Amino acid sequence: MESIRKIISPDTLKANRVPPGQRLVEKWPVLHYGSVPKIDTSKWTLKITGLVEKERTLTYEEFTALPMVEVFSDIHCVTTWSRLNNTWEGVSTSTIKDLVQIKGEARHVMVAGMGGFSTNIPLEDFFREDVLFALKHDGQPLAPEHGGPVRLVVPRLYFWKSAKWVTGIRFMANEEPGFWEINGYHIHGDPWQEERYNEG
Ligand SMILES: Nc1nc2c(c(=O)[nH]1)N[C@H]1C(S)=C(S)[C@@H](COP(=O)(O)O)O[C@H]1N2
Ligand SMILES: [Mo]
Repeated sequence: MESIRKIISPDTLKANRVPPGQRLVEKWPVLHYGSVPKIDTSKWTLKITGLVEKERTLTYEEFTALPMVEVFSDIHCVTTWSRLNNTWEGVSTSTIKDLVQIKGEARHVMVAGMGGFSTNIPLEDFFREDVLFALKHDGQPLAPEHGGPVRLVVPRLYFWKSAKWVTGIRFMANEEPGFWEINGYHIHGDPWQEERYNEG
């Protein structure tokens, strides 16, 4: 059996792992807009659209047949809690890259989550080695309230960029704001730069 590729998020190797203005929590808080959707994996799909040569829709069966990676990372929520030492298992965004031909003009993605959620991420951040579509957390299937069956995890940005109940990825040329970005959150969201909210 081939062993799973293990990736250590570089932020976990910093001497000080806690970004400015953050405090540590042990338990994992649940935070989202709206209610937890009931997702039937036999009907779940991931749609890859926008600036690609050919749009693709993956079924849950196709998605879970892709190679899996393990990522060790910290979580930093803009509401000031951080949770260290999380182990995720799922599909790397670099694997998604190989499923479609991304057009040259694409610079950003909009990731969609069920319930009308969306969040924008520059391609540079989206394709970092520690970014994945997670199916498991600390060895257990991802709980529905934490975004199961499939959520995005972007360890080096604030946690609102880690869309729960992911259903789509749209490649875009320009930076467009997602759900929280329209509602006052920073367009980028780097916790080390304290990119929390929009000015003004
Ligand atoms: N689909 C969806 N994903 C979402 C959200 C949401 O409202 N809907 N909230 C975001 C925010 S603001 C945070 S802090 C994290 C919280 O994830 P958790 O509940 O697993 O801690 O999910 C992010 N992903
Ligand atoms: Mo949040």
